[in-house]
Amino acid sequence: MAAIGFMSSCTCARPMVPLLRPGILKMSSPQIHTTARAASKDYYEVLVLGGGTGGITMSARMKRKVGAGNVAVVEPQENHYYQPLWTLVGAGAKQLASCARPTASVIPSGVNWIQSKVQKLDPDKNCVHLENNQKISYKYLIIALGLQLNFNQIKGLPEGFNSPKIGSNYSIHTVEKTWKALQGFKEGNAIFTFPNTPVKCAGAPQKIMYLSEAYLRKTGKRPKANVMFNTSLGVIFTVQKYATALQKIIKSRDIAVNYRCNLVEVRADKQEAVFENLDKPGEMKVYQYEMLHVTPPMGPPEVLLNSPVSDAAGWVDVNKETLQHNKYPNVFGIGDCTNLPTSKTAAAVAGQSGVLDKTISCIMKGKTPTKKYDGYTSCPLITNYNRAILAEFDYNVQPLETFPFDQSKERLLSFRMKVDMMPLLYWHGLLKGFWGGPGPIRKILHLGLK
Ligand code: FAD
Ligand code: UQ1
Repeated sequence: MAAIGFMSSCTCARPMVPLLRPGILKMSSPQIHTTARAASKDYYEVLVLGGGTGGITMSARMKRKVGAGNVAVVEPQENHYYQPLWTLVGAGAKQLASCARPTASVIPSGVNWIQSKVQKLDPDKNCVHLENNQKISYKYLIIALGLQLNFNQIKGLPEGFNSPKIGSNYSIHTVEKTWKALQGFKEGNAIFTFPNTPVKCAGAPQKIMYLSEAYLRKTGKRPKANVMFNTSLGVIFTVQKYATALQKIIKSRDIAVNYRCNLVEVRADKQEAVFENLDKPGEMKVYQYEMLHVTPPMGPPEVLLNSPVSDAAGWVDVNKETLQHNKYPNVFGIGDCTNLPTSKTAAAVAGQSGVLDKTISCIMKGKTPTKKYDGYTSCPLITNYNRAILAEFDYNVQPLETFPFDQSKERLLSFRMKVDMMPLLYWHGLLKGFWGGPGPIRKILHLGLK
């Protein structure tokens, strides 16, 4: 998409001003990018907040519904990332650049990109406030703001990331540090953490552990390494079938798991990590580390805390079957920012997008939504540089597998799907609004089997 910049403000349509915008400079004013020349607008039939996985996907679907020029996405970032590949970046098997595309290139044609940050939602007045006092009104609002990483809730972070021994696959700023720390490993504890909050892709904190363990074996360092998973949870995975498979792997690869322990402090200068025993609050244990992979505490984006659209915890309060807001009928939520009680993944966004599309069609026609989201989510649990377990499950934390083979077994095919097929499905299917999850494939492949 050719990005043409326009200055925009809430009360007046200013003359069009071409913008020179080096990617790293902070914007002095919101900008609207469109495929065709269009006047800046302060009203859209469908306004989408956030241009990540859910936002781009829904904008593509909504543009097909209401036509070019009637949908806008508010997104501040210059680049859109395919986050699921960051696990492989941290393990040295992919380049970070291969996961990124300019946001301008993923905004569907006919959809306006408002390059700005949402500051406040005012659903009682059907409008949102952006930076620089800009106000945009809407008929329908889709909230897809993702979640926020809260490294600063751990004492000693984020400044501890200046040490070469710490990394985190969860942020573009720290994912390459994981690979550096792994390469620099000599001997001692390799510790992988899981926080005491909801997270996105709950499998990712242990995927990097399996890859690191494999790397240490490959490079002959494994005999001098203690590989350790220090998790706030009381189980290795919430779905029993996959937990059983993972426990076998953990045992056979001599990995130590410490349950109910939560990282509270990093002393980077001493290579010490402090964990609280969640069953005995206040009881701390200090571990020396040679490598530390931090999965940070996560929570709703700041703008959603104490917002009228959010529940008490700050997540967007939506109906778990229709994704329509529980209080505002013209507001909808998708993805990590919602209080949908399922695991937060891009695969879940795929399943949600097909349902939300139908929900909004019904609402636009004054009908009651009929299609129901079953909580579908998926987590390809990479266990080695050529193996993965393809976990897929629903609201009942029961397996909901696409393929007619046992997906809890480590397989090369599952790994290749994760690494080669999913990115294509993401860029060319999901983000273009054509992929609503594997439900239809599952039905065909399971015909006559159950
Ligand atoms: P995001 O894609 O994060 O998008 C949110 C957008 O909102 C961002 O672009 C952000 O800039 C924007 N935003 C935030 N605040 C504001 C504001 N105030 N105003 C305007 N815009 C704002 N999923 C899988 O399915 N499979 C996997 O294997 C997998 N592995 C993962 C591994 C890692 C290491 C990570 C980090 C994630 C992984 N995921 C995986 C999870 C997946 O990437 C997310 O669940 C998915 O991207 C969620 O989409 P979203 O639209 O809800 O949020
Ligand atoms: C999926 O649909 C998806 O979204 C594109 C992912 O995101 C990265 C996934 O990781 C997975 C596993 C799915 C589910 C798709 C199939 C074919 C099982």
